Amino acid sequence: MTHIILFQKEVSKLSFPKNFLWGGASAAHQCEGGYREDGKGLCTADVITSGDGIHNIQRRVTYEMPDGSKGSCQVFPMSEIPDGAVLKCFDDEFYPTHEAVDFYHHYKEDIALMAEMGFKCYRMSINWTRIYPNGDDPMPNEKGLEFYDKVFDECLKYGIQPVVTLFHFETPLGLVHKYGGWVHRACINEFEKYCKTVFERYQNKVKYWITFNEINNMNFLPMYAGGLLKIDEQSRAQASYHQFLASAMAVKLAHRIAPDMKVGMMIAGQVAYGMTANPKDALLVMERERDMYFYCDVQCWGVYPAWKEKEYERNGVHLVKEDGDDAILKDGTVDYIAFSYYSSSCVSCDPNTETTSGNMCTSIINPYLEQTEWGWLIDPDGLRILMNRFMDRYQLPLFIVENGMGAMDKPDENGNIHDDYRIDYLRKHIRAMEQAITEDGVLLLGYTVWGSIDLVSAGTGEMRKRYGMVYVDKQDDGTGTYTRRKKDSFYWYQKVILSNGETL
Ligand code: BGP
Repeated sequence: MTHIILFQKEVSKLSFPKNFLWGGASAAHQCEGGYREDGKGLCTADVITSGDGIHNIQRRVTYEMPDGSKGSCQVFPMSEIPDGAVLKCFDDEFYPTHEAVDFYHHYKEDIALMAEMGFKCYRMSINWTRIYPNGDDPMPNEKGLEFYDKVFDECLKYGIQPVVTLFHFETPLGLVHKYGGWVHRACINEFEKYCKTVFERYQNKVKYWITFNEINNMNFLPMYAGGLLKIDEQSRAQASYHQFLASAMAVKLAHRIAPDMKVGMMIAGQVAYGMTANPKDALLVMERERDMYFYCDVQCWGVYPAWKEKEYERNGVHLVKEDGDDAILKDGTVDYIAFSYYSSSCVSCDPNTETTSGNMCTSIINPYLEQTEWGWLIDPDGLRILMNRFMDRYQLPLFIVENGMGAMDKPDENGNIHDDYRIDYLRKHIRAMEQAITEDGVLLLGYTVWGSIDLVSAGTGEMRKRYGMVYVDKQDDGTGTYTRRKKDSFYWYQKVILSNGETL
């Protein structure tokens, strides 16, 4: 008996694998700033204004018409951009990503803070337009390459492994104007060229790569996710098809350049519940989740699911393919599944139900769940369910590369931030993750808290929607000193990592 108890204790001590990758995550356009520095070109994120989640003011993309007039349209849900529009920035608009939290000049300080928390990895993205300013330049921009060399070296100095996203909503404007974004096949070759450059350059510094951030966002945010000016179903389907091919080519290329490099797909995780036991609700659940599984199936299995082909047929969508494409998709399946998880959603066939928002989606209010200040439902069990579903379906290692809580942190009179709500959120999600590992046998490579150092919100463009364990003095009106300050969650996460998840 004693023996069994000891054994159980031992097992629980080993709940997280020894080399588990604890860390934090960011995206270039949301943290770097320096939007025109050292030869950087413009990307889609650079022409998106700030919004306001509380007053429901949407972010807008700004453009100039051939007659010189200025125009703008909502990014989510997106309205169509008129023919002839040229996306550009205007002096009388505020674009929060231009300065963001100035990681471009603070990276040493920020990485030192990550090291102090004990990070084993740092998920970040390379902004394509630092490397190829227009997307199709004949030669890469050496200054841009040098910047990421410095960032990776700084990480490695502390034993932090960079986990690098190749594309986090940063389509070069050059490709948007020349080709209409990812709807054009030419983007695949340009992306492949960019991948080759960074794989070759950083092969000894970066082992884990991620192709397209939340690739399923083509559904909700086609401009953001694919640089699309047109939002019809045909354009979105074709653009996704090109991203799948580009992802498959990237996987093959990485393996050829350095066989120990691992390339993952990345999806906005969706777990949906039906409001009632009405089978009509169950069908809606199936449809909502299928929207996500479609993107996973293609990247993990290399084939389009039958239901998608039927849907395209019904809706008159016709994918333009080339010979050999099927083989490219089949041969370029991913090494692991990276995903973001913030909340579950709830669906109902009853049209009179009240809704709330979520990560790039809306949901029926779930009476069993609390919400964040932005209305996102807090559901740690949903994370465990999602991990199990991925594992059951694909039998691939998983990597949680985004999870966290956006909240309005209020420094006290001494400037300290007591973010116990964030600690509570993270603790519950880490517990759920631990259960998935120990009780369900899920294979999890790591966990990176989203926006571990405050950054600009992708959905609303706000600074006050803070996710960080480090506070950055940067406000919604663009003011602030960029001073970094450790929140209570900083010290809490430090202990979590030090104990490899034992001390929660
Ligand atoms: C995901 C994105 C991130 C990030 C996060 C939080 O969709 O990959 O870029 O921003 O969601 O969302 P938000 O910033 O809208 O709160």
